[in-house]
Amino acid sequence: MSDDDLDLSSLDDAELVEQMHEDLYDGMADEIIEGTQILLERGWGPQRVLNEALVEGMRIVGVDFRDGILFVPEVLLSANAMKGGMALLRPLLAETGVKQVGKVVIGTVKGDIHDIGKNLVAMMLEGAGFEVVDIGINIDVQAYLAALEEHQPDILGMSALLTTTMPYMKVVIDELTARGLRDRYIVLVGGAPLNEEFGAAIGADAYCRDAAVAAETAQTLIRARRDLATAV
Ligand code: B1M
Repeated sequence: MSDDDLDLSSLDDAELVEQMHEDLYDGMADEIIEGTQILLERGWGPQRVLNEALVEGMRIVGVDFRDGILFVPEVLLSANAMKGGMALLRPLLAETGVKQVGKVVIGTVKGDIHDIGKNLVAMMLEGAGFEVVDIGINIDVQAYLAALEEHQPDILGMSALLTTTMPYMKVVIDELTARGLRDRYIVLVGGAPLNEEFGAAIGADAYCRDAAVAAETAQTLIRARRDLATAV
């Protein structure tokens, strides 16, 4: 049977998730949207669909990209398919009814165009009650500063997926320090090549391993900052 003939709704949950991994690999956006919809209709929570069907599928794509089996054009199609599924999940992840807890400016650093992880973090932050201003990809220090000035957030979030672009986070933090602005913001960083040690070394307030950790960390640090402000 060709993929065109396959009735996704006839598959059981495990088969459907496996099929979605294949469809993500093949960059089939319509099928990913349909699969996402079916899992939601079957009562799966948006977080579970995200983790088990989409993020896991993208992990498999990443392995073959690293090993030279998949190339940029193919991975772009996979990314596009992933975004199709994420668009369906976005309102559901954001719909927690939590009242506004703070404001975040987030962007992917200069030289880096990866945005799926950043977009997920933005969604989870929205779900946790933050107002999120996503300033996009390939953001240089001037653009970060301009966005901070314009939006006056509580938190600055930076994403980097390349070992060659992650040092740019330090450029941004150093510039904030040089301008006497560093203490105004909680700075959170994340992205696959980073780790706790790197986050500490560049002077970030925290490294966030994934989107859920980013949302938790943002809530914890903003609460701590407000408690401190009321105690003074
Ligand atoms: Co790129 N790429 N890519 N790529 N790509 C990686 C990152 C790579 C690891 C692939 C590999 O070799 N296995 C490798 C980097 C190697 C390295 O530096 N160590 C790589 C490379 C080399 C490249 C190019 C240089 C390839 C080339 O041109 N030869 C090129 C660079 C382009 C550029 O940026 N200048 C390139 C291009 C691309 C595409 C355009 C094709 C596409 C991006 C499309 C898009 O984003 N719109 C792409 C993709 C899709 C990937 C992989 C396969 C998947 C990334 C992804 O979306 N993951 C990736 C392999 C991999 O990571 N396994 C790879 C899913 C996402 C949910 O996870 O982004 O890690 P992640 O985000 C997580 C956490 O990291 C964290 O939370 C997120 C959600 O849980 N997080 C944050 C992320 N940002 C955060 C910010 C925070 C907090 C947490 O702030 C508070």
